Amino acid sequence: MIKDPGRRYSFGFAGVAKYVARYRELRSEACMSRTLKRENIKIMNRPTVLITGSGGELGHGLIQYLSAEGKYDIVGLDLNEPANQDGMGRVEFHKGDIMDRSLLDYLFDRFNFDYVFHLAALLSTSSEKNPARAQDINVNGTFNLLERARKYTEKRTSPVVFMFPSTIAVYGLGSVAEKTRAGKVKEDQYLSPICMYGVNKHYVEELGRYFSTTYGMLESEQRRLKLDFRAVRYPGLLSADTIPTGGTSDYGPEMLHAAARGIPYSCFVKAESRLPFMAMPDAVDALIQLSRAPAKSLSRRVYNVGAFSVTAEEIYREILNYYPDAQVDYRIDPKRLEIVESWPADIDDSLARRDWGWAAKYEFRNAFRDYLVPGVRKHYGTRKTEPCYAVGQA
Ligand code: AKB
Repeated sequence: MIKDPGRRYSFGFAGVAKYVARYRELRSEACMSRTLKRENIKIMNRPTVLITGSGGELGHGLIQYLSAEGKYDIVGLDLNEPANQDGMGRVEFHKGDIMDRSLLDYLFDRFNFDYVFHLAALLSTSSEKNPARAQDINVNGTFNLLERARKYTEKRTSPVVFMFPSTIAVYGLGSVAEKTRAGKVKEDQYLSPICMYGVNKHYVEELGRYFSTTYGMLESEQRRLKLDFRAVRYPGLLSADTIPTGGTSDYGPEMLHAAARGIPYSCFVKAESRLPFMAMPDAVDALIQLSRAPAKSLSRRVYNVGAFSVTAEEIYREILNYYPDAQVDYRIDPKRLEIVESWPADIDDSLARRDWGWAAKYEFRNAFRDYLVPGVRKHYGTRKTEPCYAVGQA
């Protein structure tokens, strides 16, 4: 009986030969030497975590957190080696693509992952510029990973926990008036995204729910264990360490980093454009907390997580408190503005609060005072015009 016909058709004979050759290559010493810090990795008696997009801004924060805890063995996967490896003690990095199915098989065979934090993605502006690539990375690459995590779950005594960062981009509000009227948006409202990234992320939320519930429903033998997919919907993120690439909420972090470097910034949305934002340590906490929440306390698989809601001008005013010479002008990009205007002004995270005790530590003012400004000062110091860390897939 053909158990997996889709895979047969898509591979073909040449495809299978190529796959086997690639898999062998991955197992060879030549490939192993391309990994970094290999000597640090385990010895496989502790829980093991796979982090895709490990070189991106969220990956960077998550690795720092998990490394400091020292309870896990961590495997990072990204297209590029991380530019900044500060605080990334116990990590084995693999340079590679989530579209490379033989690489994923190799990693799952070798590590028996307990957790997958799938952070690799093409953000909203980049996705809009190249929807085909967005579909590949955000959807097809994610499907590859979900498939492996599902398959390995069946061999285990506990499900692989699959953590997925979703986004406010899954929402689509019809106009600024509707956005103002809507206020804090709940998980099941306004799910008509206008941008490719939002469409991709919303689809993957559904795909994750499917893999965790009805996958294989027509098979005669019922599957013993199902994957445990969980997602947080993030607002725009503000990091002191990294600048995101290719997002549409990027004007927030870009404004701060430009001020810290002493260079003027042209903001592509209106002064009064409003979005919810969150400081990076809270974003990392949200992922960690949800990954550890007992399954019985969860009433859903996808949760909003919020922190504060601010306009572009409010961000600029706050920056002026620390960098009085900071210069911002508004040069609107109508297309990127349209995306921001379709995203909610704020999100209702009461279900996350109720089910797994979510509460952001940083409000707007203390995010700048206690985390963002000290962080960027540390990075740039007096070397004001140096570029900050480059980031890979975020
Ligand atoms: C983006 O701007 O694409 C992301 C997001 C809001 O998910 N930061």
